[in-house]
Amino acid sequence: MTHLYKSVPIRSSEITPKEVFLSRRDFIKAAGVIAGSVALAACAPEAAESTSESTTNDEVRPVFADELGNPANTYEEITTYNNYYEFSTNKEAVAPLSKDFTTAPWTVEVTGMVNKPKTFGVEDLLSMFTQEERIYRLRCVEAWSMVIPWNGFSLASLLKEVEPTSDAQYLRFETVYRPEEMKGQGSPFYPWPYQEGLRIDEAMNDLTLLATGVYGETILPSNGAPIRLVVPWKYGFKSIKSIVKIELTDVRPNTLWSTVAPNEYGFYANVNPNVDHPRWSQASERRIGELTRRETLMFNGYGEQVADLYADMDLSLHF
Ligand SMILES: Nc1nc2c(c(=O)[nH]1)N[C@H]1C(S)=C(S)[C@@H](COP(=O)(O)O)O[C@H]1N2
Ligand SMILES: [Mo]
Repeated sequence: MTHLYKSVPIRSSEITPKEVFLSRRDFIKAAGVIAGSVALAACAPEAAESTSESTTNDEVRPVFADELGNPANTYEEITTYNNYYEFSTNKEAVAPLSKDFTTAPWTVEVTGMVNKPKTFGVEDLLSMFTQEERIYRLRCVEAWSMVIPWNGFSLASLLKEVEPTSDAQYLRFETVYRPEEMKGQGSPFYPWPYQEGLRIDEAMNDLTLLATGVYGETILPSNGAPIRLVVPWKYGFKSIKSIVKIELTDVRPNTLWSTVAPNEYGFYANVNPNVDHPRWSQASERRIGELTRRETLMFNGYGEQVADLYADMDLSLHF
């Protein structure tokens, strides 16, 4: 499965700055402009090479892509179009409202049914566990999606460190509660702090990530700094941001969304194009940055890695 964790191999001459993670075609166009403007200069071999390639190969080959070949969304899209109700219910308002959020010092308490409970500083988590890049699709239940190059480490590696007891069946995650800084937490409509949960085998799955970065940069508050969960085969609301506590337990945890609207948001929330949300069809989705809708994939395209987890469940009954 290593192919999931690596960006598409590229030559160094094709690397573009973070602000312009362009598709290959766009890159070639951009390079063409440069080559054109310095046509008589002898010092533009890379641009010249790319330009000549464009005449023989117009295929879109993105610099960052998922394992299905979908180009990653831009850094701008990923960091400024966000669901984060602690700050705002308006996706474009989250980035400006969260930009000065205090993310250091920060600790994550891992507690409950474990042999070695421990409170980790985020800097410990970064140094203790192998950091990886994983380019994942994120599918929101509102039927939009993105492709995001995360940096982080597997939740399984953290669990190995704290040693869950044989009684532990679930994980309960909690977001920080800090209403002075998170004005949305003043809203009486939601049972703050945000909580989420996973079954322990879901948490141990190799895909399940604790993310601390995006595109190689330290994660921004709008994406859940300093540390957030990423569970790519489930609807985005499972991927809880700004985690301060992880509790191992033998009871299925309540989650913020299943408390607010139990008929709309289930515990499992596996991406499933065949089971509609009461207010939205889940059959297709709008990839941010694209003009035409695309079909939603079962388990968001990660069935090979996770379908076994649900072998004895009737998925049509579960939202
Ligand atoms: N604490 C917290 N975590 C959260 C949310 C939130 O409002 N608060 N929104 C969720 C939803 S609905 C989605 S789609 C993803 C969005 O993640 P992104 O903004 O990094 O793309 O975060 C999830 N995690
Ligand atoms: Mo979402």
